[in-house]
Amino acid sequence: MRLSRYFLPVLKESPRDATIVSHQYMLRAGMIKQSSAGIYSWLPLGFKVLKRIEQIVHEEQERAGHIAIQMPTIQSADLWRESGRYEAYGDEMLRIKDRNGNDLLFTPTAEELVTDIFRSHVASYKSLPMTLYQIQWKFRDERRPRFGVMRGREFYMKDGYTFDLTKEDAMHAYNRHLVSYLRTYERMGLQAIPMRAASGPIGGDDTHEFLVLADTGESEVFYDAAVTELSFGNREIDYDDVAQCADVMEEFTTKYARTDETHDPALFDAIPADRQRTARGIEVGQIFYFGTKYSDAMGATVQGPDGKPTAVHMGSHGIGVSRLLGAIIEASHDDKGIIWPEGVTPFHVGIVNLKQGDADADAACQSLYDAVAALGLEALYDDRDERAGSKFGTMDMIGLPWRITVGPRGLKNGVVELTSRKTGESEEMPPEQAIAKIGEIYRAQGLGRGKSS
Ligand code: 5CA
Repeated sequence: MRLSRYFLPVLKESPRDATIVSHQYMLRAGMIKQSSAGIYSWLPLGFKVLKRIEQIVHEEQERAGHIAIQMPTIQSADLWRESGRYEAYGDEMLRIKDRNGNDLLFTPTAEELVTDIFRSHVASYKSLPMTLYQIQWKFRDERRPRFGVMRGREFYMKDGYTFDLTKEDAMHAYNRHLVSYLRTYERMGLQAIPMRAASGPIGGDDTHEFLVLADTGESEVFYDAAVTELSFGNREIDYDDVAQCADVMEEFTTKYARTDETHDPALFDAIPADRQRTARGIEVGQIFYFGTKYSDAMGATVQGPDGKPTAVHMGSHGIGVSRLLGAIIEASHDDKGIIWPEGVTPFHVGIVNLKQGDADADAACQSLYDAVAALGLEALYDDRDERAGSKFGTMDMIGLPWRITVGPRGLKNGVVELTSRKTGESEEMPPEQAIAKIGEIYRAQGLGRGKSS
């Protein structure tokens, strides 16, 4: 993409109503525009990151054997009356009437709808286990929408639903989700710590939230510092292996880590004092096991091995896809702007031409641009006729992890400059070497095609 042809409405000043850094930077980097309270348009740069995050979520869901579907945003109230949640959900639910006076609603979550799909089409335990998931817009009429996409009214969520014959099988599904979430967040450059939590209107007793530690987080959390040393990494996992998934669950959830809702001071005090931590966190996902709450209420049964109808054990598992943009920025920025982790960056490389119109510089930039594309990666080429300082300022604000700077003086010596956004360190090297290095960096992340040779 050439910046001169792109739509990147960067703001110089920080909008006054944005109080946390991720909200400020998303507005300043031209990623989102508020349309009404807690409702946003996604401008090109923001939309690109949203899609990168969505893609990682899809890949990890599919890796775990989960099946993608898409359910409507507008649902009939009748289904929600069956579960008893139409009234119980309260003011957070956006209720709508159609022209015939039917009660509809904009989905805040989809347990009822997915249970209806299941009961209509699945009759035997032989079809189990089954996990259906979607990535879809939700609406919750939050009392205090704030912090940009962090607490929106309209937001993008991955919601997955598990159907199993027994509680034991359902707990494997729960563990499998925990493992897949650890992988998902790590690919986004995030540490999200599973913490015991409360279930709220979804129901059930077993639930963990995944929290990214950040001072601006809305949740108060208590944990053993040892949990921050855990990482899933690149280990092999067989998602059908019950013991393997249970081991990961145990490894990541045995040490004390809880949100304020389930905090137990006596257990907390038993941790060695130098490891006790109280902090704030951003909830980027939650997993729930709630047994037969919905299947009993809505008659979702399968024929069991004994031939008798059995209510299925269910769980639901969410990831805050749009909230993740805010969480990633909170976790990765400096005073100049965003620092995207390589796994989610909107463009993999920025190319800055220091002297637009200089034949050598223009040609070198174009050939770098083509070489990045040949690696299967995307470059944003700042080809505007602007001062270098302003070009660097834009690149720093939008946070691309790598920048190649091209100027006539360097080219005379056969070099360009490769700069890391994270460390700020620059290195001069021939253009081919810069491309080879970019290829290697992204190939290590499983991105692009690596060296084109
Ligand atoms: N049905 C279940 C899971 S499928 C469910 O709705 N879970 S949830 O309520 O915990 O939401 C899942 C995730 O969506 C949360 O962990 C959070 O990351 C995100 N989320 C929830 N409310 C909002 C909101 N108002 N704005 C942005 N993201 C939100």
